Amino acid sequence: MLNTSLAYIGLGSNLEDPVQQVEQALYALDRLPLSRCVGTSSLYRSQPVGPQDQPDFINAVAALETRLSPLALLDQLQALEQRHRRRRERRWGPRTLDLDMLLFNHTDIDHPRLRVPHPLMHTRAFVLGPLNELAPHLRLNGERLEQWLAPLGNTITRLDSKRVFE
Ligand code: ROI
Repeated sequence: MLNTSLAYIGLGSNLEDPVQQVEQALYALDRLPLSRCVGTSSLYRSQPVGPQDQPDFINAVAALETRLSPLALLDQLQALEQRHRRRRERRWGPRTLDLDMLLFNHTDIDHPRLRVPHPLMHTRAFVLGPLNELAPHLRLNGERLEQWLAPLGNTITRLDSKRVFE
C-alpha cells in the first residue's frame, strides 16, 4: 500500500468470552477500510489494573498498516467497540472490548479525542508486554520497552494461541 502509516493498537477484554472477543477483534482490524493487520502479539492474561472486583483481562497488541488518518482510524476503532456491544459504564470497569491507539507512526497527537502515544502505555505491563513481543525494536522516550517493563514486575501470562495475518 502507498502512503501508509503504521499504527499499534492495544486490545483488551474481560467480559463474555474475552479470548474470543480479542481474536474476533484481531480479524476485524484486518478488515477495516484502507487497512490491514501486519502483525499480532500472542494473547496475554492479567489481573485487572485499577478496580479489582472484576474478572481477569485478556490483552493483545496488533500492528496495523493504514491509509486512514488518526481520527478516521479512531472512529473505526470506536465503531468496532460498539459492534462488540461495549457499553461505557463506570470508569475502569469491566468491558467486552477496549481498543486503544497506542502509537501512530512516530507522531505525537494531542487532540481532545485522541492522545498518541497513549499517555498510560508506559505504565502498563498488559500493553508493554505484548508490544515488546511484536516490536522489540520500539523505544518510548528513547528507552527500550524492556526497560519500561522491568519495574512493573511479571504480572502478565502469555497464552498459547497466536493469530498471524500474512
Ligand atoms: N487491566 C488489565 N489487566 N488489562 C486491561 O486491558 C485493562 N483495561 C482497563 C483497566 C480497567 C484500567 N484495567 C485493565 O481499562
